[in-house]
Amino acid sequence: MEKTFLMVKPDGVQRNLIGEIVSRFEKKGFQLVGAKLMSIPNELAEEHYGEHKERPFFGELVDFITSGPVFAMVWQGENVIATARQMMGSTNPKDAAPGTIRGDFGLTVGKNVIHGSDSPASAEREIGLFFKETEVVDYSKLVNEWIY
Ligand code: RTP
Ligand code: MG
Repeated sequence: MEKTFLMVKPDGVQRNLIGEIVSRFEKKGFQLVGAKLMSIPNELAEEHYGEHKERPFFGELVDFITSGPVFAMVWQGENVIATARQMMGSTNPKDAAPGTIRGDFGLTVGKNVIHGSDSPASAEREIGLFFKETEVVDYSKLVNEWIY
């Protein structure tokens, strides 16, 4: 089953949006298989956002993501990587459609509430960075094959 890494950023945690965000993915039908509230060490933040190292906003990005606790999650389900990105909305909340997480709750590109992996390769890399193998669980609530 496809898995993705999603994370409520420090602004989302401080604005009490963890429950709202978890609820959206639960209601969509995806399955939560890993989760933790954590502070991100500087080295992990730099590695996680390594692809943006040369960008002018890199320092700000690392400072922000390490500024307070985040809620890190692993979700699974069919097409979860692309669907979660659609549910998050555009990177800049000013361009994000109403009904998306960033469209409904975000105001600025720096504080856009949620992170989500953008490809299968990123998902695998990011899950590995944030979660030990034993922290991602495998469980079934199987009643019908379309509910997991
Ligand atoms: P994310 O990685 O956080 O899920 O967001 P994303 O894929 O939609 O966007 P990405 O291009 O990977 O950028 C990572 C984060 O950097 C911040 N950013 N700031 N000041 C700026 O121009 C700027 N551009 C991007 C955003 O917080 C974005 O989520
Ligand atoms: Mg990204």
